[in-house]
Amino acid sequence: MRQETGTESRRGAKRDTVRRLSLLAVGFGTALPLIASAQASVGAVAASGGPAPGPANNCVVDVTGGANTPVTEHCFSTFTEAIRFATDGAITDAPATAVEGVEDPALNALLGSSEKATGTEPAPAADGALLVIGIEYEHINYGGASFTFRGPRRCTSPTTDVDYSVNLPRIWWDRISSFKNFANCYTNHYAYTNFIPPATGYLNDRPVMPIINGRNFNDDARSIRWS
Ligand SMILES: [Ca+2]
Ligand SMILES: [Ca+2]
Repeated sequence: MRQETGTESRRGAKRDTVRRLSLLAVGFGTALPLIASAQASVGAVAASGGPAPGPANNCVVDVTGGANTPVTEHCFSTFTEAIRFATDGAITDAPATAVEGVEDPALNALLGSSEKATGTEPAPAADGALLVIGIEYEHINYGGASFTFRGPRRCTSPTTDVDYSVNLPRIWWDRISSFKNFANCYTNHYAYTNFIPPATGYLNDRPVMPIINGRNFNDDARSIRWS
């Protein structure tokens, strides 16, 4: 009993110390951006489907054929800037947030349909321009932060091959809640890095990640393939 009381006392002292250190930390100017950043992250999670607050929430990654690791991201504070970068300046007026972009007919017309061609093989991208092949979203219904991938050519129609594949950077692990396809690609999400299953299989656009064999793939992807 005496020992328990002593332990409780030490715990109490530790809590007090932590509290004092926390208060001290608040006093340092350098701690404030960290706290603001943490609050912005919480806000982004809470505001499902709404604009993604905070800096650099809209990233673009270029992939080449086959496996891609590690990836180099280019991140922007608005979806407008991300799409301007992703299209090499061809689209300069995309909406500020990814969720608005989904409902923008002009943007969708320029990026191309999510529908997959059947039968004939699609033509490769003209003049070496990079194409948007898919956009991953933090929230359901294409909301929150966005992660745009682009590659040098359209996906081939059969999904028995792998046109592109990428291990997600750690900040995007277990975060994807919806996705869209472009450039004749379908997307396959894997629960683990290095394309270790379980996986969704190649799918067209999903405003909500599927439940497959009892596993809910919401916030459950760490690597992706396109075909
Ligand atoms: Ca999510
Ligand atoms: Ca293919």
